[in-house]
Amino acid sequence: MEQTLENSELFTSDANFRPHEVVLAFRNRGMPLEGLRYSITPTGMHYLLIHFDIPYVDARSWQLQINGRVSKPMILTLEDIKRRPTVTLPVTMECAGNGRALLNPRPISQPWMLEAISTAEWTGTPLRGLLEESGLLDDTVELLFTGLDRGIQADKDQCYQRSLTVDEVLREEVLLAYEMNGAPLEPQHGFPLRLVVPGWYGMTSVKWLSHIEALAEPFQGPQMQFYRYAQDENDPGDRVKLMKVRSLMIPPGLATFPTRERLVDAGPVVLTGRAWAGRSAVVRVELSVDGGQNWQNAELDEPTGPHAWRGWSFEWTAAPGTHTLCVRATDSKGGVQPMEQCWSYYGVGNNNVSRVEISVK
Ligand SMILES: Nc1nc2c(c(=O)[nH]1)N[C@H]1C(S)=C(S)[C@@H](COP(=O)(O)O)O[C@H]1N2
Ligand SMILES: [Mo]
Repeated sequence: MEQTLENSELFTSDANFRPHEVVLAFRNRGMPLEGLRYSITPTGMHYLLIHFDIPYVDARSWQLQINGRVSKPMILTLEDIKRRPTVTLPVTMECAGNGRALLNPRPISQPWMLEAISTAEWTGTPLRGLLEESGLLDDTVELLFTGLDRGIQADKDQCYQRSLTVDEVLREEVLLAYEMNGAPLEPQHGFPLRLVVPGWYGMTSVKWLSHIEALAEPFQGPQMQFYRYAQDENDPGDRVKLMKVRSLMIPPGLATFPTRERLVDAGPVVLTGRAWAGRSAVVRVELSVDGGQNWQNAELDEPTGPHAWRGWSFEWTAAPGTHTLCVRATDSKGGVQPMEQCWSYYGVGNNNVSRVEISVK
C-alpha cells in the first residue's frame, strides 16, 4: 500500500496528541503568551527547545576548541572567554517550529502552538574577534558548531551540530554567550556557553557549545537537513534561516480553566502584544476584530533593541457577542504575514496570522 502522510506515523490530523508529543511539550516549555507583557522575558518564562537530553557540564573541566581551517587552533577555558571583550544584547529568538501543532496534517514532533518565542539579554564575547585571532584560512566556507548533547534523530546518532557561512559568523552581533538576563546560563539554556545568532530562527544558536571547526566544504549533517522549506521528504527546499515577520497578542480578558476559553467585558479594551522580523524592522502592525475582514493600524512602541521585538497596542471598544481577533505585521522588506497556514514537511516557518476567539459580555 502506498505510504501516505496520514499513515506514516510522522504526520496526523488526529486532534489527540501522542504520549511522546505530550512528553516533549512538558520538557520544552513555551512562553505563556501573557509573557509578551515583558520586553525582556524572565528567564524562567523563556521557551526551551532541547532535542535530546540536557548534558551535565562541569565548568572547571569544560573547554572550547577552535580548529580546522585556521592558522592558529585554540583551546579556551570559560575564564579565557570571559576575559575577552564583552557585549550585552537583547535578542528575540523564535523556534522555527513555532505553530507546528496547528498545521493540518501536523508533523509529529515538538508540538508547538504559538509560545516558542522569547527575548533575553545575552552577554558574551563577539565571535568575530576570536575567529580573527584564530586566522581563518582562505578556503574556509563554513564554521561548524558542535554542542555536547548527543542523541538519535532520523536514525542517526549525533551531537547537535549546525553550520553557518563565513559571512554570517563574522557579523558583529554574533555572540558566544555565557550569561542570560545577567546570570550564568542555566543548564537548559546551554551552560556554560552557547552561540547566539540574532535574526535567525533558534536552531542556529547552538547550546552547550564545545567545538568550532572551520570547514572547506559545506556541512551536510542531519540538523541542516531538517530545517528546510520542503513539501516532502525528497524535496530539497530552501534552507530555513532568518525569522519571518510575525506578531502575537496577549490574549485579552479572563481565561477559563481548563478550556482556556476567554471572556472579555464589553467596553474599551486595550489589546497589546509584540512583533518581530528576522533582520528587518517591523514597520506596521494591523488589527482585525472580525476574523480578518477589516484591518486597522495599531500603535507601535520603540523596538527593545536592534535585534529584538517591538510592542504594539490597539484601543478597541468591545461589543457583546463572539469575536475573532487577528493581528498581522509587515516588515521593512514588504514581508507580511499570510492568512493561510504555511504547510511544510518539517512544520517550520509558519508565520500565518493567528486567531484569538473571545466572548464579550
Ligand atoms: N546543542 C543544542 N543546541 C540547540 C538545540 C539543541 O537541541 N541542542 N536546540 C535549538 C533550537 S531548535 C532552538 S529553537 C533553540 C532554543 O533555545 P532555548 O532553549 O535557549 O530557548 O536552541 C537551539 N540550540
Ligand atoms: Mo527550534
